[in-house]
Amino acid sequence: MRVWIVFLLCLAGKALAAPVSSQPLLRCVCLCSYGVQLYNVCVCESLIFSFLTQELEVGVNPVQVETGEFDEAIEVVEDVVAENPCDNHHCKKGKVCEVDDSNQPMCVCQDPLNCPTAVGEFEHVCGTDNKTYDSSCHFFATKCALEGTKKGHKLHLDYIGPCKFIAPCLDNELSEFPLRMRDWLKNVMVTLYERDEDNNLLNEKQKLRVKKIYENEKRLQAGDHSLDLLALDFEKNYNMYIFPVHWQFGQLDQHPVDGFLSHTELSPLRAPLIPMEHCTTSFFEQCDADQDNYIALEEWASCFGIREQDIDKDLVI
Ligand SMILES: *[C@@H]1O[C@H](CO)[C@@H](O)[C@H](O)[C@H]1NC(C)=O
Ligand SMILES: [Ca+2]
Ligand SMILES: [Ca+2]
Repeated sequence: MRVWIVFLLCLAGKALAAPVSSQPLLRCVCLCSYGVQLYNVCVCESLIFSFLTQELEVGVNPVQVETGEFDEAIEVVEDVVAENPCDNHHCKKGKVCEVDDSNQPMCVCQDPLNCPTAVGEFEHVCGTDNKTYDSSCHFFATKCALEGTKKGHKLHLDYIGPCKFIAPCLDNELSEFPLRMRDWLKNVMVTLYERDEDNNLLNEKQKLRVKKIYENEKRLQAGDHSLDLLALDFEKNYNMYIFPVHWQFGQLDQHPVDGFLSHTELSPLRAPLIPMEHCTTSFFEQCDADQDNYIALEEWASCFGIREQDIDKDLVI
């Protein structure tokens, strides 16, 4: 049970050389056929290997594939008669199946020592305890052992890569974040639309909506834009941003689909971003306006400047 996520550094080395705080989020080209530009890193579906077909089937959109990677919550139990009761018994991350005295399968915490050895630094993850774990397997096994304790409840996978110093986010930087993120989301949608030959990245309804954005000649093309231009474009072409913001929410709100994002659900977006964008944590904290640890659709949309009257649950599906 092992998923490797490889981040393919983008062609534009310039972005990586620049200090993190001044990096525009999108200025690179993916080298792989079904990758999505994630800020200055390219996340490629073709580079996400999984030994769990279940996870591969989730979709070719890396954002979705990664959802499987960070799932703490799902435990699928199938009643299929099999020779080994564990064959069709899936356990959530951090657990493995064992057969008890009466030949019943049960999920028990995995011993971190049984996790595959991490191949490189890119497999390391940083927990919210600011401790570096060799791999996400090691992390979830450790978290499992703490199940039921307050410490275990508070421990989450924070980001991909070894723990490092993350500079505090200044107020002016925090206000730039949604500008760039919104633009990025819109570009991700357009990219998915352009590459959707097999019709499995977007459904028909979504396609129709993105088509409108794609064909609008007033659309700001993906590129290295100043914050002023991004702000101006948001004002002028506000309508183009409504759907991408809703779409991303729907991508993340999967376990369960309830109109709220838990820390776990937000992970696929947060985890690769935090090491590169030091305002990520502050942004999502601030987004949870009522501080109940869940980001509701209304909170999410308003973080991205979507007006209350334009928030529409139907757009998420
Ligand atoms: C987390 O750990 C890193 C590396 O060990 C360290 O540089 C950083 O200051 C720590 N951050 C916090 C908030 O303690
Ligand atoms: Ca949810
Ligand atoms: Ca909330």
